Amino acid sequence: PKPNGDPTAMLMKSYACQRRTPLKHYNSFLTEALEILSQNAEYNDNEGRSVAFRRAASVLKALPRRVRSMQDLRCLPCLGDHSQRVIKEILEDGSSREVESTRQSEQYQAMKALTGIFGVGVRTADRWFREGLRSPDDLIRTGQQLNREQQAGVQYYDDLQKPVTKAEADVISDIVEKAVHAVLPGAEIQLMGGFRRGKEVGHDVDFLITHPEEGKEEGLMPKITNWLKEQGLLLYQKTTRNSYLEKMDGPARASSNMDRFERCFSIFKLQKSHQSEASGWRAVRVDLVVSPYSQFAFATLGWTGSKLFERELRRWAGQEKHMSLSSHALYDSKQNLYLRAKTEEEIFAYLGLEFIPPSERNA
Ligand code: DCP
Ligand code: MG
Repeated sequence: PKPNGDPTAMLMKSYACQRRTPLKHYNSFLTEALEILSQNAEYNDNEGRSVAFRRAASVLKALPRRVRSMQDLRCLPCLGDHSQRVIKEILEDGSSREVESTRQSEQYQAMKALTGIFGVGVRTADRWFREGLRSPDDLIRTGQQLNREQQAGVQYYDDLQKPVTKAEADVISDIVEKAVHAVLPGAEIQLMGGFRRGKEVGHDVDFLITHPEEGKEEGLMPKITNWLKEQGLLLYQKTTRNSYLEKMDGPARASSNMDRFERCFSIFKLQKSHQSEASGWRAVRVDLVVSPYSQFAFATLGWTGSKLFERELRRWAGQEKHMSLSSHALYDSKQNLYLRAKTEEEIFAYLGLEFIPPSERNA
């Protein structure tokens, strides 16, 4: 019982990494609307605006009950004027005109369809949109130049649009485990991303691979992909090599969200369990990442997400602690040194944060 009788408002912290955000919450009717505006801002290359809407949505996800009036929002952080206007309209009229017109707009729909293609980012999609293209079919029809990744993206578009279930992720986990252990016994494999946070569906399946003996993980990825190829399990793969060097990339680059691990972007050919289905397999996006053992805790934290949670962790580290956090390391600018960690718990402790388990990082 706080003085103003509203304990939740008093307790809401302003960084998402200071809060527990469960997967299921009470305010999807508001957060979905704010996230459409966030997405649209991203399509228009307005990162600041996009993050502001996403932070506002995230605060509502952490509330222990449904928002019923503007009074419920008193003292909550991260809710700017624009977000408040949108929320007010939804509470009063059931929907927001701005959100609905965005949702229906030709640009929003085309950008969603085009960036939904594996290998297509906002910049490429925007260029195509301005050339009058609206969908993957338009790309094929007009014979657009596509790179190898985008060709696979268009080829498997329908399958890759379908959500991947936890059951399918588990089948893929078994396959990846078999592949990794065939080429490097003793290696450790961990399911990452949305599935580690408890999601029941995802847009892809993410894995982190390491070996307790530092150095054994070097050159591992090509061995894994070759094994998978031989088994006929890969429809597409592109491996980028590990380019992380502590001396060069450390403090200067640590705030960047792009990590430099050996990484494989792939499309798996997954056999369907029910043979009665029209085709016997489907395409599934799978990301494999190999980390040296000494960086495994940082990689685990960096690859669990959510994207906003990661962003907020890095912002907290920089602004509040004068540290740089990446998926490789934590650098303390005051002491001029790297802080070593074997577990995620140790990293939260260095950052002066209460440990938040993966299932509550759904910011
Ligand atoms: N990640 C990140 N920044 C990026 C890319 C990835 O912080 N630019 C981290 C956070 C993500 C994780 O990697 O949670 C996996 O990325 P995904 O895009 O696969 O996101 P999720 O697994 O969280 O969601 P989905 O269910 O859509 O796959
Ligand atoms: Mg994922």
